[in-house]
Amino acid sequence: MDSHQTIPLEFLRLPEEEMRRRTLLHAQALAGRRSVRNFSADPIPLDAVRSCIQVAASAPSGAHKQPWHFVLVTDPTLKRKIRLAAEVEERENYQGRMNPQWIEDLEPLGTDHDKPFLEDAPCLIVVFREAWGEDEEGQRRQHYYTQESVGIAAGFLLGALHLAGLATLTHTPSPMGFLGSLLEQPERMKAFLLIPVGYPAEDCRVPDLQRKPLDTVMSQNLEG
Ligand code: IYR
Repeated sequence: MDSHQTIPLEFLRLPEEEMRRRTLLHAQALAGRRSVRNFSADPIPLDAVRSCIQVAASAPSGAHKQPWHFVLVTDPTLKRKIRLAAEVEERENYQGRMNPQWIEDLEPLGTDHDKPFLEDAPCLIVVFREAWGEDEEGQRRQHYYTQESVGIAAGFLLGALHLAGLATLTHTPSPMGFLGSLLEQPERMKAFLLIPVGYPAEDCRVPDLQRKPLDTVMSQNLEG
């Protein structure tokens, strides 16, 4: 069956030197990204954040269903509600829902149930995964590989925000059902990730973490 419509691919082959130059710059820029938990209350240009969401929404997805929705939250009252609800869940997490090994693994990060960044950051992006679609008649439409698709979109988003000069945190105050309720989302929208966005606080510090060397995270040509 060949009923699908096609258009010519726009693609520019780069000279290899240019490819290397761009790749090194990109690697360097993204290696500088750190999860930030101390935010300045300074405002940020929301038009830039919207452009970053546009980048996220250009991600590939299962059967091109684009199973994502992004809610931009800047209202202080709403941020406070989100903080309070997140802290209720996180208190439970730290007081027993996470097992002792998990708590121990988090020690280098210095996290606890207190989440002031949910109010301090000028902007929160709540990423929703649309578990199924809905047509004009309100009928359910299947979606595919939604976890993978939204994960890729979230990666695009974090990269774009970092390259825009903004700090982010990937936060998952689970279970995250309260986000769908507070943000009045339909049942098919499942909260996937909560991303505070802003500038780091003046005195912001981050854990002293090392990344795995390339040779330990990749291998090549096991048989030649
Ligand atoms: N959601 C909790 C716990 C937490 C879990 C993981 I895995 C982290 O990488 C960091 C934190 C919290 O945000 O504190």
